Amino acid sequence: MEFNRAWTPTIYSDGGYQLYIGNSETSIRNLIGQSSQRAVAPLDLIVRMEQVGDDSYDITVRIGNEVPANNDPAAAAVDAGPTFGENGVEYEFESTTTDPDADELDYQWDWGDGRDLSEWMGPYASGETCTASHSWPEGDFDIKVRARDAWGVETEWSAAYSIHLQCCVVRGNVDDDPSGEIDISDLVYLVDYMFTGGDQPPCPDAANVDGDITGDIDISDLVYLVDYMFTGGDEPPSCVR
Ligand SMILES: [Ca+2]
Ligand SMILES: [Ca+2]
Ligand SMILES: [Ca+2]
Repeated sequence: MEFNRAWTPTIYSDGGYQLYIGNSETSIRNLIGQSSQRAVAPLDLIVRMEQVGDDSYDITVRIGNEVPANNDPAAAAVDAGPTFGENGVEYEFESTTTDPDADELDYQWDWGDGRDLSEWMGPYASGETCTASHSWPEGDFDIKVRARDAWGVETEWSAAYSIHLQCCVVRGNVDDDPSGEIDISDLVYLVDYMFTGGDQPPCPDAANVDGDITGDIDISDLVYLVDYMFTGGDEPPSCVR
């Protein structure tokens, strides 16, 4: 309220939408009554503040006019990665999801081994793939992933993606070299172990070349390996039973 030179009040009401000069009580009452009746746009407003220095902040404001200011990111899933592998080896997994507002996204992984969740990884553009890697001991594990948008809205955890880890990946790879090749080094390793007191094979099941159910490493395995390598014998049976 202001007073002009004639001491007549000038009244601004309803956020400045209404202006009245005068002092009629009825008019003023009407003015106040009208204030609550004006249609107000259904605005939705969100604010994000990030500290970027000792005393400076980035402030982002988003306003939705008749729509929500923010929408949840779409559900995330483990989209790619092995389901079988060797314990102790790092494997990569991928997840890609999108945000309806094209917000940047972070991803977090639950590796299913009872240890801590991964750090939040990101930011990634909406639709960009997050790749993460992990290794496990022997066993079966369920991997899950979730995403969150730049406003901190998280998706639910994804469905479980199962992986089985064991030391035997290529039977006959007696020396357990990472390439998984079966070659003369494996034969040397086996002979060494069986006859000259050499080290035990790192993965006994991989050295059980014939895949017999007892898991014994004996002369039959040596024969099987020699047969396979030099006389066109069968490939050692798969590690997956
Ligand atoms: Ca969003
Ligand atoms: Ca080998
Ligand atoms: Ca055997």
